[in-house]
Amino acid sequence: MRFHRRLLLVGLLAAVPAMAQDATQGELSIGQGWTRAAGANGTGVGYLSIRNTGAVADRLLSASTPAARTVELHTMLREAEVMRMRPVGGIPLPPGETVTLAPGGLHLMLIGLAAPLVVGADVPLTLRFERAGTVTVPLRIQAAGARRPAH
Ligand SMILES: [Cu+2]
Repeated sequence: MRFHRRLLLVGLLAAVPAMAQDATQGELSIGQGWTRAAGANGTGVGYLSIRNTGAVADRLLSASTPAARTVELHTMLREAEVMRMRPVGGIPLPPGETVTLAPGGLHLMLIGLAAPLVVGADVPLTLRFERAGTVTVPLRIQAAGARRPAH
């Protein structure tokens, strides 16, 4: 597991840009999907924003993409002054709230990339929710050092 300590600091300082919504599924609006350039056989990241516009809680159960062998849901936890990644079994989506997966916090890990992730292309990511079902959204591939979605 890689440490994301540097990403955490930058993530906390970064201003959150206005969210353009890319997809709607049931009561969920999913937008600002992005990832970073990466090599084949490596590991990529995935970030996006999910707004639950309904009155009932939902939950992101899992994600998948043809671009990677498997996708894990991760969070960051502080352990003895070091931030470490930990897999989580799901991501709660409280009613009326927006949950943002971003550097330094909740994120997706794209494990076993089938091909390099090339800047400017999109990775199709399929999300499976407890209530809303499944939806596929694009993750725009940003430069390797990117800290936030492009405008
Ligand atoms: Cu991770």
